[in-house]
Amino acid sequence: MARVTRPDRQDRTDPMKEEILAHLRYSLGKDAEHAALYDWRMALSLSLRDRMVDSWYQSTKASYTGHKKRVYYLSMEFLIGRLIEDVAANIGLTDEARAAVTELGQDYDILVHDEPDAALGNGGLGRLAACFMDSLATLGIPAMGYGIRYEHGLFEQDFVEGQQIEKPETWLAQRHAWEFERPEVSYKIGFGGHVQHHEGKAKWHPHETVLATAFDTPVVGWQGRWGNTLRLWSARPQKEFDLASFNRGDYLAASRSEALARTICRVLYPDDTTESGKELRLKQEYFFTAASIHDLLRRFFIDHDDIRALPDAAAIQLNDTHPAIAGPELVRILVDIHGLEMAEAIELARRCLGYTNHTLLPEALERWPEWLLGRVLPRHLEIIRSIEDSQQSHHPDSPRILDHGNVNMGELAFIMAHKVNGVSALHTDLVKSTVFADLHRIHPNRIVNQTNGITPRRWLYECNPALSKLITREIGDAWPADLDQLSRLRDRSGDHGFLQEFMAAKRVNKERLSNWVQEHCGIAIDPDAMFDVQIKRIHEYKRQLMNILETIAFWNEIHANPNGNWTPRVKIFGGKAAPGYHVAKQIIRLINDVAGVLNNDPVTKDLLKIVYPPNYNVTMAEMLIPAADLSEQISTAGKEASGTGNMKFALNGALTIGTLDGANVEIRDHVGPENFFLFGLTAAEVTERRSHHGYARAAIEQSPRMQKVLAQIAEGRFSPEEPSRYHDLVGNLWDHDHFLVSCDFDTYFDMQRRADEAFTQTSSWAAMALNNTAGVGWFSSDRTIRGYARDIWNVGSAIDGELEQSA
Ligand code: KOT
Repeated sequence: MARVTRPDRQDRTDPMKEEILAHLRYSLGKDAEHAALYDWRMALSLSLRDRMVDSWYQSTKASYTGHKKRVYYLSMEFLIGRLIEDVAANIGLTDEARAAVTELGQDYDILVHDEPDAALGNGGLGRLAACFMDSLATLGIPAMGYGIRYEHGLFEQDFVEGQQIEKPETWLAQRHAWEFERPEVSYKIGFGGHVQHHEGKAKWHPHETVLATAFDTPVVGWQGRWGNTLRLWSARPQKEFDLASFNRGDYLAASRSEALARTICRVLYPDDTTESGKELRLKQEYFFTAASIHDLLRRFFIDHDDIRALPDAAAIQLNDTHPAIAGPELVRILVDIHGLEMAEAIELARRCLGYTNHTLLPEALERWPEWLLGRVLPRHLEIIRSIEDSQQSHHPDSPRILDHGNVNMGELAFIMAHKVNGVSALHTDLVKSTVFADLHRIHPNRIVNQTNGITPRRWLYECNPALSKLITREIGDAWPADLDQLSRLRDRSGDHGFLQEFMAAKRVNKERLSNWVQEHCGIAIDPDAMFDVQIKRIHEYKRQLMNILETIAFWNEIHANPNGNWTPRVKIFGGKAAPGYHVAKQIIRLINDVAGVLNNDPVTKDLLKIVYPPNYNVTMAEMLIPAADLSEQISTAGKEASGTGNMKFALNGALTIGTLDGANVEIRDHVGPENFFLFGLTAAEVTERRSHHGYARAAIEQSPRMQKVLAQIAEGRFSPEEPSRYHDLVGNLWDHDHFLVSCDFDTYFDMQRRADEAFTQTSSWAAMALNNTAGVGWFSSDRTIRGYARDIWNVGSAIDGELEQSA
């Protein structure tokens, strides 16, 4: 079908200024004289939203009339962050918006920074979903993202005496500028109750119901050519108050739906890569999944009448197992409502469903007690038994979904999906050889790889204007939609003048960050020092502990030779710990305690600083990443499924110090091994080493450097008021060290010194940094989405030619 043309609205001559003033007056009820910051920010946002609407509307219409197959991306998390700059950039209005706001006497940057950071996600999985929405729209693939409109996103982190405390996040305290409420799009979602079987037919009678109501946010891609919808569900009581129950004197029943509706979307579970196992979480999962399935079926029946055509119209992607109940729910509707035979229903559902696995960590694999799932979703448990029977009848040696009183959601998702994908080449290999080895043997063509990607619009164009302008000057302005073009910059890695400009852009970002750190953390840092950044959730497998131990070792080294030729460093940390994850919280406290000592040490303070600003989020990432020289990607090999921060840093010209884990492996291949600081055991070596009894003690005994650091911590060098504070942390390293910090410590330390040395060679460092930017075009999420479209969804673009680039 023809390309969507620029809608009339965008050709209007109305200057943006007038639109902002009109919104101030008619949407916010203020005039310029009395408007507060909030009013200005809302008026700007609403004006930008207006400019998206026509393109969005035309896209929706075009995908209906074109009978295009649609993608439905089901995700418990969408970590979208702020939108003003993102929307303005995508529709090409950044300069116009800034000029209009400035003319109105307001500070554009202050308005931009007033927007809450929508943190409807924990980390990688949620941010990936947000990048995918951007790429789906950019590529013109008709798609809908489905999730939950949490009232409170991820908690806000603060440090009190170095310890993490959690405060509720309140992004919805003010109106959300970008969404449209759709009260008419509501579905009844049931829970509990019983199943009635009559003449071979089943009917579920839920005990309680809530209404799922849609809130739509338009997602318009690069240059506004196509718009999709992010539809987030909110819960409402089915009836404000059940009058019949009330009149019967059953006060509790009368308000049950109200109570459930109020709790179900109240808060995002703050556990990243751990499974919470809470009943409310199961209800959240079913709530948004069922609403989404109802919604996509309603859309399907607008222009189809045979349900058997569903796989030609809908590709449903499960972002990990959280929406895995989609399989049984779809089967339930096909069998109980549309009267299909169970076997046919299972097969039909499978042809629609794809499942992405994001982790191999055993503690993250979802398992629901059978009794709990049966109590909340009795009909679904029956259907899961039928799915199990059908699988066992075809493959008697198949792993079980129902096992030791649990429902394994991974096995369920695998069995109900026609394709299962890992998120990096290494991860996919491990999915095949470990968690799903038996299922892979039975279904050898089901597992495929789709290495993650990131949107270059947010993660270069918007967050790094200095570098973006330089790149555009060199290679033109097509790169944000065709990131492979960055490879043309490789030619410039011998051009001294260009390398200087490249590093000048880095310098601008480092100065900006230095000022921010001074203002917000009260720490003076030197933009000439190497900025070494580790930002991600705090987890033992990500090994922030190894980073801080290495920092102490470096500090010791400087002390031993204070006049040595040391390369100054700023160690920057950012990240939250799950509130119940004690060890991660201890690691946070240790980093802060060590910072307190090192930052005030007169001998080293000009050579080594630690900065750990609280409340790391998408907005903070947008400032830290462009300013980084060194990117810490140091997880225990085999544990990080992919990582996506690693891609963002390399794209912005940081070098990686990292292990052969997740997508690091592929990043190193793309940027060239000479432009990457590799260290550490491989995934196979990790497995092998773990089989040796006492491997940690043996490794520490061979490393005087590490022994010294552990002794200092254990003696209370960093916690003199409570010397025993870190005894458990240190004891665990000697005796267990499940994530092999001890085994990789020395090679990590040595590689850091190699990085120090390389950083002093400014022009070769610049060439290496440039080769990182030039080498990672492949990690655009546009490439990833093309891969899903081709290998999993079998969908095309509604914009001519858009999917034809090499995937
Ligand atoms: C959380 C709970 C259960 C199952 C998986 C998760 C999960 C995995 N949350 N985030 N991840 C990360 O997903 C990213 C996107 O694929 C990866 O890059 C990263 O390695 C995962 O840890």
